[in-house]
Amino acid sequence: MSDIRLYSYWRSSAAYRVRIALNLKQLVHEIIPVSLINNGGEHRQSDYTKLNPQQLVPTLFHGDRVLRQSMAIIEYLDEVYPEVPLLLSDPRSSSWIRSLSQIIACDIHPLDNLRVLSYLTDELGVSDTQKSSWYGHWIHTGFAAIERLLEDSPIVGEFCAGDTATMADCVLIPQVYNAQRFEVSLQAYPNIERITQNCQQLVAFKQAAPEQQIDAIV
Ligand SMILES: N[C@@H](CCC(=O)N[C@@H](CS)C(=O)NCC(=O)O)C(=O)O
Repeated sequence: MSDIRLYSYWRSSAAYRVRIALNLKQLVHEIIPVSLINNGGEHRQSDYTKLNPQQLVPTLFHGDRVLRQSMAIIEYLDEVYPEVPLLLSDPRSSSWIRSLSQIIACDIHPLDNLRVLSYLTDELGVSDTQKSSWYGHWIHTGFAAIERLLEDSPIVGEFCAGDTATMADCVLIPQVYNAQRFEVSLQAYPNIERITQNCQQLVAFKQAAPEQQIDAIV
């Protein structure tokens, strides 16, 4: 049994980020599925709430250490397993990587999360059409900014920062997956599309894809 265990849901983009990071670093790990759908959501049940009081996936165990929040988990893995760096050592690059990552993790994803969408429809009576419009709006707002940044930055290469995948790619690809799942057009974002295609060539990204997960319902 591996000493790294990831509580994950196949369609969770936050868990997907960590799956990519684990694969890029070639760290053997066990996936423990937590359904966000079954029985009103296994993440809301008391056993899981003890591990993660926010009732969100992912949660990662490293031995007996329990870690929460995907970005903090990725940075932890990068510090503990520095081979295949995901942040790069010079401050300019690491700041760039964090800034792209945070546009998604702080400014796009929280607005489109399951519990936010459920609140919109179940509590505020928003229609499905309005919900889709909300969803697309926040992706476009964030992606338009990222596209401009990618266009102008000398740091960009085959990937978000140079020619190897970093944390920014771990965060970008799951958000692209969400956009595609909800039929948000990416046509206006050629750099995001190009980087996505490059990432999708790598085994680490292929194996982390939602459809490849043990709990996938396809
Ligand atoms: N900031 C958190 C976000 C985690 C998060 O929002 N996870 C989602 C799945 S992507 C979740 O568990 N949602 C459950 C819900 O909304 O009820 C992280 O990066 O780990």
